[in-house]
Amino acid sequence: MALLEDLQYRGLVNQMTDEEGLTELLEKESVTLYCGFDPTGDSLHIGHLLTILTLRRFQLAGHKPLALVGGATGLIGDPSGKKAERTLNEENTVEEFSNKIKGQLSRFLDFDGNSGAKLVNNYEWIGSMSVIDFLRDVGKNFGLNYMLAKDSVESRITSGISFTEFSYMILQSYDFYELYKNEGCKLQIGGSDQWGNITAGLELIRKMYGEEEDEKEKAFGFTIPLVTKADGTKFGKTEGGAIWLDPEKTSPYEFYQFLINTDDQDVIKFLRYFTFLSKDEIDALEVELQERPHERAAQKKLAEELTKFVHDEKALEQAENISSALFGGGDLKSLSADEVLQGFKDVPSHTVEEEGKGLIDLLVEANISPSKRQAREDIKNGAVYINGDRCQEMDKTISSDDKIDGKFTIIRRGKKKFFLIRYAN
Ligand code: 485
Repeated sequence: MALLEDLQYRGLVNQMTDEEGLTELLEKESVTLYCGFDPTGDSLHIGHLLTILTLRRFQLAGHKPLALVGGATGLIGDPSGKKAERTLNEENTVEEFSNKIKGQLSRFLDFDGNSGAKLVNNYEWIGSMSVIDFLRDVGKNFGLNYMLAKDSVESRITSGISFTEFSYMILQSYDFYELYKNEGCKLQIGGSDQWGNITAGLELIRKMYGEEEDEKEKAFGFTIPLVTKADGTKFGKTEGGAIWLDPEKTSPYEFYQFLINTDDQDVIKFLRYFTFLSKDEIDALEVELQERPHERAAQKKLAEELTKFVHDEKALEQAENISSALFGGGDLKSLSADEVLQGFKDVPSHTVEEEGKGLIDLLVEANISPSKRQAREDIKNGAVYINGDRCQEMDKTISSDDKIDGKFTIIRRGKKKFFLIRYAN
């Protein structure tokens, strides 16, 4: 399947300028394309993933992706899709964020070979530009009416927009021009909210090059859709907040669980969006979903593929181990210390000085049972589990045999209340 055809099949095409021209170009040559990411936080999130994967699809089809980190634009703030003015971050914060984002992007693209990716930072050409050059050489190409008519500005006229954010589109346009001129970049992609900025860049290239930008050198824009869910809630958010790509912020296990919990109504669409599985493989999973929805084969595949892509094979294996120990009748005792930490990150934990403590004392001390009397009741009623095994021994003491991977003991009271016991030494 040709690239654009595949992107259409996957539902990844929102808008593009000159479909015919772009189809022809992509068939004819290895096209350099770019997508920008502003360092507004210390990590990319799952919302960014679709664009990253789309860059990767272009790359796999033989094209060359440039991933741009907005070291300069991150200091200004894109009003696109934002209802209110952003607060500015400190320069050193933005620089710190830039480095983190750069590190993440570098893991998702292939930097070797003919269509090897390249990372660029627009601070390199915007950071040193003088205000006079900016206004004379770049600003002169933007009519006020044109700028006011852009969605990102128009939607903010009544609620308010600073000159700073108003000017953002000029900077992003200048990036496209810069990359067109110096890297031969002929295509910019982004999410649907970026359409205005991308087309403004095309406009700038046209003006700067005038007659010289003939048909052969024409540049293009392409946007992918916003990820939506059938139930209307926002994609990528959980009670615990956003799903980050940084494993320190969202553990691979949490990431895996987020995907495993995808609704039946969304999962096929997400397989098309987020995986490199072929149409046949996805069709087979769709049949599977209709015939045996309780098996959740489609969800498992989605979680597997994406956890592998964003993290790695080992992280996937850990996420699967934790999931099966917690929900699939697996054995908690077989988990590694690292897996216990990921799986029990959000449960109450209690540190004891030494092993050899009586269970009743421990239950009270760790706030698992409210009193000794209740602790005895709980044990007698079979409501207390140590590392998954019911314990009805009144005079039980916790020994090294009760430690998982030599480090933790997991106590459960009742059906779902988990507690993590740590040891000070
Ligand atoms: O030359 C450029 C400089 C900066 C940018 C793009 C080109 C960043 C862009 N203005 C932006 O704000 N992007 C968002 C971000 O960085 O978080 C998101 C978009 C989303 C998708 C994603 O980046 O909101 O649609 O494009 C990759």
